[in-house]
Amino acid sequence: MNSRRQFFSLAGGAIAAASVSRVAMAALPEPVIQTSANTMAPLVPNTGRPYNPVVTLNGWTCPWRMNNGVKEFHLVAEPVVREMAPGFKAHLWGYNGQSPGPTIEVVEGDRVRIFVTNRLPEHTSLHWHGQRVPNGMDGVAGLTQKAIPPGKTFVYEFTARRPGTFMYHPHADEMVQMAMGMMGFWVTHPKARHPLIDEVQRDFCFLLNAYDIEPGAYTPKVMTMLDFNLWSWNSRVFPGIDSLNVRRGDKVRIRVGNLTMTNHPIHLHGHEFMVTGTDGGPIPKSSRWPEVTTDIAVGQMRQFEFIADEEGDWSFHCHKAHHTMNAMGHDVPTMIGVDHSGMAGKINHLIPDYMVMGERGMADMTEMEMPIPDNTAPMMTGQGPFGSVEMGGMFSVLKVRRNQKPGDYKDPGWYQHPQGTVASEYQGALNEPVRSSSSGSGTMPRAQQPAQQVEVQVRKPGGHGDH
Ligand SMILES: [Cu+2]
Repeated sequence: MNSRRQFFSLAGGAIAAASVSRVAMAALPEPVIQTSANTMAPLVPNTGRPYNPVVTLNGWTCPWRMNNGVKEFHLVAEPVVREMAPGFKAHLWGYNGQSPGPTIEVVEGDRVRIFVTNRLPEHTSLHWHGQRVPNGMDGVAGLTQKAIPPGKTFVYEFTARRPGTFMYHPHADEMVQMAMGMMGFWVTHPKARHPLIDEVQRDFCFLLNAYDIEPGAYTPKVMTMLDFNLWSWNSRVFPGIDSLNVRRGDKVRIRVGNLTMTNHPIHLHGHEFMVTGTDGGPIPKSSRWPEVTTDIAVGQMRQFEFIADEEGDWSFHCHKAHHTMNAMGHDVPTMIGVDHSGMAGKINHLIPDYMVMGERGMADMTEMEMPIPDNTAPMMTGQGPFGSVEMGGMFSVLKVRRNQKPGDYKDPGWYQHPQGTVASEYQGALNEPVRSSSSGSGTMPRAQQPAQQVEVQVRKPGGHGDH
């Protein structure tokens, strides 16, 4: 108390303010709890330095209060019910009512104070992944602080020193707490025009996370190491992931952080993007690279940017095909080419609901009226204007429209394709296909390797292996 009084008297003329704010300082900022899994409108700052806020896919941004020039946030670590897709709820752990927790947005140079209240059944901590902080604010339980016991509130305070894309997550019983969904996004905006950080019209962010929840169950299996069955963006699976809605010509930035146990090649259709930032900050312009798929390793963050100049509904997804599947897709045997004729009828006498899956591929799964457990997401199900999209998991759609209003994030519905620009059935006559053959009678005779050459290549390694 003495030192504080001394500080305020040194600051000159602030003594009156101190007596007022002491009450305020004693009280924590009221935590804001979010009950919806919808994408919330960007939180435009009304205090502090201005910036163009981000939009968190199926998420929201944490409100703050200014307290004597310090931005104060209050995160509550607690069990939450997260709707992962319509009709599918998971019992996770998160912050302020949701998993992931709210996105925290600040400006380079901001003094930030974060109160963390633990309402979990076990201790926790919070680590500010990627940021420059005093060592004792790094949030590693046991190493840099005592773990936050259940029922207690700890306070973290530091200056957001470098602009960029960051994450927060516990560094206490990490495997369990992250498997349960405890994580959040953090964006530090530059304080002035930054030579390497472009201004954009749309700035989206999301975290890659994964769960192992048995169909019909609610709680993730926390010991799963690799064999997850729900691959999610911000704890949502397609068709539960909102589309990214932009105006044609907008410059779009997408920020992604990976807190799963494997890498994810994130792929965008219809546009090339530039990878403009990594965990370490913005990439110098001379060493940026263009891609349409960027691989994001475990624990990494990537920022990429493009001009959305092609109208339409463009797929945006992880390119590991198993990651665009939901829970049912992982333990089904491959049946392609297996002849079931007559079998289903016989088995039906024994098991009335029996149906054969997958002998012509798996696409039929999307149309089957198959009874599924009460609480899960069908394997691949999202409906588009032309039928099933046959996707789940880490999949969404970039919707580019000329008449989307600036700053309007509302879903414009499906794209109306101009006449004659949709792939359609060919109506003309078909010729018999010309098949090439080894005899060389086709139009593309197969090149024949002399048998001797092949033998030399096969034997060579063996001959050298003797010594
Ligand atoms: Cu993936």
